[in-house]
Amino acid sequence: MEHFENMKRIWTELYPEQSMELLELFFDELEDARSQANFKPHKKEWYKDAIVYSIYVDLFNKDFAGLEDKLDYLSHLGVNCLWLLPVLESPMKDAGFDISDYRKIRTELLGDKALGDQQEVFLRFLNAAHEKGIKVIFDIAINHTSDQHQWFKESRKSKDNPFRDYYIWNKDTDKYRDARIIFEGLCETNWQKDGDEYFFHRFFEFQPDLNFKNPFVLLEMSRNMIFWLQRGVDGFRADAIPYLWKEDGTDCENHPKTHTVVKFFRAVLDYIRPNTLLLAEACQKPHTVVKYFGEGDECNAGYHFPLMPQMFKALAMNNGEPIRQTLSKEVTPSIPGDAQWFTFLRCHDELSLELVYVTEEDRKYIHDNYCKKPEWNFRLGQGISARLAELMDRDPDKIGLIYSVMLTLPGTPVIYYGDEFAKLNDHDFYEKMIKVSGKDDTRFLVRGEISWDFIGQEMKDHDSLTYQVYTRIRNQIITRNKYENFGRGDINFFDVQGFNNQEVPQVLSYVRSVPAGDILILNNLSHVEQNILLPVPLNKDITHDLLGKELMINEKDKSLKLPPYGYLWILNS
Ligand code: OTU
Repeated sequence: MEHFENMKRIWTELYPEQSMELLELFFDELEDARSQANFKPHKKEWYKDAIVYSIYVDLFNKDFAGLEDKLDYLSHLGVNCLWLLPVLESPMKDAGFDISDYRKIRTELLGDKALGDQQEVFLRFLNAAHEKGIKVIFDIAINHTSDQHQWFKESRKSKDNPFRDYYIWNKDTDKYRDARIIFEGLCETNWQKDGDEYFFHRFFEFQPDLNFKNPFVLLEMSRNMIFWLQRGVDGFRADAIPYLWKEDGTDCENHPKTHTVVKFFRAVLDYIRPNTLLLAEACQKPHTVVKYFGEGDECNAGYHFPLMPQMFKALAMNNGEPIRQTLSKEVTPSIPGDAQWFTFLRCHDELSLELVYVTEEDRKYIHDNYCKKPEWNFRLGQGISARLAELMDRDPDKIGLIYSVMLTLPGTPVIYYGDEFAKLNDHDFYEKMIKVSGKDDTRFLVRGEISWDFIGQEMKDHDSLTYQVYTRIRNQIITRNKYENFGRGDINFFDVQGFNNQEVPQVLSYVRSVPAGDILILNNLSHVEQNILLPVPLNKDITHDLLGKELMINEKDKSLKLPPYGYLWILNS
């Protein structure tokens, strides 16, 4: 069979010394899994039309039953895909990115023990979400496990333990010297002494890296994915994907064999359920990230990392150029037909300014403009731990504007829970969690619980920040969902001019087009009202934009007025 032949080729590339026997036995498992799977096929490229909402189940509404109660809220907001931040068994020292059992949902997320088989609670939730047309993907850390994982507990026992080789051990710290330290300021080395040897870790020392040079690791991780696939999970966010394969003398990032490993995972998913989403979390430049799409045979989607800081930079400069530059073909190459960028403003991590994809100059500029309190600093100036509302000075117009930018640019948007109603930094949560992790990890500031009672109260007060932000963002999402221009259309930028032909770089304008028609977008990135000439002629007498806002056109000179931080989405077909 062609599929299996392909997997054999991948296998030989990774493990030339290894016999095929192991893989052939695995093929039997794959066949079994496929014959047992009786789910409806996924709509091709469904993730291109998604509005993704990212949550911690416990912090959002206590547990899966609580989340089920909020599905109507999420549908009402226009969300059709949930990305669950780590839900698997974990000591929670890195908010669940330290997994100790890949086959179990954390008990505290499953609610009342009296309800019988607890894992059933998750399946019930999954069903309920699917019935409402909401897909569910979750995080799976494939690069490392928790030091509390059974494999690691075995591995550290002795040099001849069968699990020793699931991880990377060395007699000294001389190997992989060119691998940079990712959590600078939180973790000083990539090697941790344990017994008389050292083990390798790219992140915290309680997160030992897996050894993908061992074929058992690849197969076991594949089995973990199959396990959840069979239970109906619609996709996986592949955490820390660039670091899977380590080779001495390299920086241990984006190694060609890392891509080969990813091809194997994709082949597994495709065999069992095509169009399962494999989302690359590769904190890298777009030129490097596109390689994770392969030729349509690696990940279906990947985050556009540099676009995020450049949206903040553009707003700070009152000038759209950084965004245009970032989305130009030179910086963002085209991607295979079935692939999609995922875009975001904020997420569970800091506003990351990794020098991998941000210049030193930009990093400093963005840090200087947005790190308004020293305690928001993360990784020695390489990031800012702050919620969107804090970064936007709690100004609903500014929040509305930056959301308008993200939701109208190419890609599938990811909303970080609470940002739709201007959730603020949570200092108490941070204080509590740094005790658990033993690290001064300021990312805990942007996490924290939602108090639905408080939100309910706030929503009654139409002057509140909560209400002001929620109504703006919901209106934008609902509108976006009606037009495939946003998730699938082309983009063309236009220079904007005012009277006397002077440039108005403060207004970022583009047209998103599909054969059915064009949508003209105007975003005023400044706190000053702008009078502009329309960059493209409107086809007919349009009085309102798609968001229901009146077009303020001066009949005399045909100029259009954009209020401070104003934005318009004009259907022009
Ligand atoms: C990812 O981090 C997760 O998003 C973090 O929450 C985890 O701590 C980390 O993996 C370890 O599992 O993998 O490519 O905060 O933006 O380090 C780098 C920094 C990662 C993250 C980045 C990212």
